[in-house]
Amino acid sequence: MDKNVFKEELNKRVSAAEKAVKSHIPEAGAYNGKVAEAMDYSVMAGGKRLRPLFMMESFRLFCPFDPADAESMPGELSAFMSAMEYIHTYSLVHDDLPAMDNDELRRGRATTWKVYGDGMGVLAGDGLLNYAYELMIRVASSYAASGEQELCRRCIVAAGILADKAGVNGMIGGQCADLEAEGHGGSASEEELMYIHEHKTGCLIEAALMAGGVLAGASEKETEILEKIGSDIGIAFQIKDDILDVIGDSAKLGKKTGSDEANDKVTYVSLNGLENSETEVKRLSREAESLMDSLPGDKEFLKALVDSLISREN
Ligand code: GRG
Repeated sequence: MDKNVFKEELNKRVSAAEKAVKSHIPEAGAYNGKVAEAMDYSVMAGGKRLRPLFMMESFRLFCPFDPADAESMPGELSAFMSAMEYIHTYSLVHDDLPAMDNDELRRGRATTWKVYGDGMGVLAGDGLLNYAYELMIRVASSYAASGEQELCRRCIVAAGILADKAGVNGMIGGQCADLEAEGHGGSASEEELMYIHEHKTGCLIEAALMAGGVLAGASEKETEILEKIGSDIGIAFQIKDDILDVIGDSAKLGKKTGSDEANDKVTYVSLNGLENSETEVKRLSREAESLMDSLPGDKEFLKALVDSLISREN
């Protein structure tokens, strides 16, 4: 895909994702105003909206609609894309807390705890995670109430995927292994490191692609292929993240660099070097793109998106 066409297509999709994510944020009430504000601050800080984009593109493979026309986005997809971004944002908010990474800068601005305090940082993350499930269950319940059983079933399966991939056998498991590795001076074997990457980073990307497919009626076999594509993209994404921590520009990244080395942390880059890491990012991305060929629909934008991540600067 031509670079300019890709940029134009990406902008359309990012605005659709922004619109969806913004439209579902809970309103502040009389006494819960602070936590609602901290949730809004965290979500609306920007970010690439990659996971909702992956979910939307995966949905469009099986059930195409015009991403530039906000009205044509199915309501359940809009709610699930938002839930996906809220879960991702909660993980960043909690990861930045003093009890975890103690980071003060995220998405180019002060982290949530830095603005609202530690306690509110914990609550904002909890609120986002919980609200994600509220949203997904609300959509499934409304289909149940209107007797649209197949759509209700798809929502329940997709919500189950998000819950599983975000949980103890998914992202939280990966974060646990990461914290434990830090506990023994950052040392981790290559096997442990791959577990951390696949779970901490890969699982939410897998969930985005799988849930998008499931909501649009993908079969079990197709959903398994989406999972493998997500795993390849997720590992490549994390290796690139580690590369950017060494050679990236903190102004472009919107967060500080050099933290892995400062913390003596084992990463794919520290084990294999920069050049091999770049090669692995490309290999995994190509593998993901060729797996897409076994799925229906128009994969051109999805492939271009994966390509763009190989050379991303933030
Ligand atoms: C606290 C349960 C819990 C989990 C934390 C996601 C995570 C696990 C930690 C954040 C730190 C980190 C380096 C995670 C790896 C995944 C990753 C690179 C997240 C950043 O994703 P982007 O680049 O962020 O898509 P934006 O800001 O663009 O949304």
